[in-house]
Amino acid sequence: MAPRDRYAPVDAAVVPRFADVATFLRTVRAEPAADIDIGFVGVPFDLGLNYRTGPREAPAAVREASRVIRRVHPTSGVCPYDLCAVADLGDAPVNPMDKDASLAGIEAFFARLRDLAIRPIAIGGDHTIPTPILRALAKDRAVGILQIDSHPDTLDQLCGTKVNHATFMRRGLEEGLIDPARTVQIGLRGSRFSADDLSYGVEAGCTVITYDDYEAMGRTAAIEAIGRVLGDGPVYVTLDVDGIDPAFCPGTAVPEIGGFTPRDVQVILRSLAGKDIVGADVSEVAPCYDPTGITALTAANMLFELLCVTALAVDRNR
Ligand SMILES: [Mn+2]
Repeated sequence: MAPRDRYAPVDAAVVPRFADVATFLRTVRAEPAADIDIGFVGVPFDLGLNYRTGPREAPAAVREASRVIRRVHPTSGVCPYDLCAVADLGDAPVNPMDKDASLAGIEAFFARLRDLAIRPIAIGGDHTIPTPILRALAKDRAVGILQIDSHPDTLDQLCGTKVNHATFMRRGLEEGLIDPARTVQIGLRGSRFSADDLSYGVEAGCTVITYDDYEAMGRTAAIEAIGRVLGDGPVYVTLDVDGIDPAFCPGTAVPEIGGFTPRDVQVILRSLAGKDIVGADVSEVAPCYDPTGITALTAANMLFELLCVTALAVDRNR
């Protein structure tokens, strides 16, 4: 049996979607193995937040919310499970009493996936998690980044700490994990700590598209810019759910009004078909502030968008 069949997800037309134990998009729960192409990983870490906590509960909530998602993409017609083997690899190890031990455990987990050539799609966790993920994934070569976010995450430090949810872009650029020439930060908005919060990314050579810029240029032009900047090299996609307007995603650690609709983000992610997506995450979902569950549902749908474009990359590289 081909790996993609061995790891085929539950078919919602056969097993009702409310039944059985929840996994990401109803994929098989498996240990990391060399015959898996794409692995979903929960990263229930939220010790990097300086406002309100809660994303530690996101992997469990998004697994539940993802029950609704079927197998075939509505626009592209892609069935990722026909293209490659996809599994739910469980959660990276964390210690809720020890930030540094958690970061080390997360990095080690993703290093194992890198060594097995599994492309990870992570669900945070707060937006600290790209730091340990990129330290594993981009150790040998820098990656381009598409960051959809309301905040630039380029602070040098917060409350005297260097690794937290407001610093991952700066650490990644400093550590040579991120190629600024192939990096786009989009959706930035909201009140700032200081007047020059956005300038680090600009000065480092990243393409910065604030939400004001996005509105002025329009979605088609923004997508064209993203495609041009990301180019043909390896790309890591990081979606901070606070990039989406809190009217749609209220369950997040630091809500910022005046942002993307879920539709905007779906269309942007779909435009990544043809890119060499080597990994991705959806972060900052905090289910405790959203009794409706729409934030987790939106995150689950974004995981499916990311899965489809990553499966195309796997298939093309075979
Ligand atoms: Mn962020």
